[in-house]
Amino acid sequence: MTVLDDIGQPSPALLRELRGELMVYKFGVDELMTKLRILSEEFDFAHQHDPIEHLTSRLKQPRAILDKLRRKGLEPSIDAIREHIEDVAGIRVVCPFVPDVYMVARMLGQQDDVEIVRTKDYIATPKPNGYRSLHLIARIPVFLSDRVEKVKVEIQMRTIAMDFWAAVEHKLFYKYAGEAPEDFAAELRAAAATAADLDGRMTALHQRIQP
Ligand code: 0O2
Repeated sequence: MTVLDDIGQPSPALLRELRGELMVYKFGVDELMTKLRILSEEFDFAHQHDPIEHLTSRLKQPRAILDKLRRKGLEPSIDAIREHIEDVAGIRVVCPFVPDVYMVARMLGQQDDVEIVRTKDYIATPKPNGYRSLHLIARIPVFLSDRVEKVKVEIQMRTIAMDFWAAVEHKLFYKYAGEAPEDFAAELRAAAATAADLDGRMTALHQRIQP
């Protein structure tokens, strides 16, 4: 089913149809957010340490989804969205320490109804600009009134230090539209290394006070 009208613009009716589709992604996010909140609360109860500092989620706007399809040279259809756009629904999990990131990812992946379809480990292998995070694409079934639909949700997992760097880098780089001068980019890479060092030191301190 195409989501554009015959002059290539999304009509109000088609945008409404896309919003209906997005509702299912929202339910997938709701389910995963509940799972993550349960892990956070129960682990804290059992081990006196909450491995999740905070959680946020977002749904991509219909126009941003259509723009992304166009940039990728894909046909504007619901099927293309389902198959090729993996960040329609996104969750960000911010953890205190690096080991928490991997532990939460493992606990989530072990759940019967959660399928981890892809992992990109930018902590083990940071991006050339210094970006660090663990990205998971999770697929989860959503039980609707007349059917079950599986939706993919992008989960970005990172420490507080990684999150600080990524948020500020996004703001700074936005001004240069990806074309920052080399000394600027080098300074950002150095700041990423400082954040990684801070993560190591904080983790070591945390391990010292572990029973
Ligand atoms: P937004 O507005 O945050 O959603 P893909 O999205 O799959 O086509 P790619 O490069 O394979 O492209 O995805 P990847 O590497 O998993 O990164 C996707 C998201 O990670 C980005 O989404 C950002 O949110 C975040 N990200 C990746 N690299 C960087 C980076 O260098 N700096 C910052 N601050 N964030 C990054 P979007 O769609 O770019 O934007």
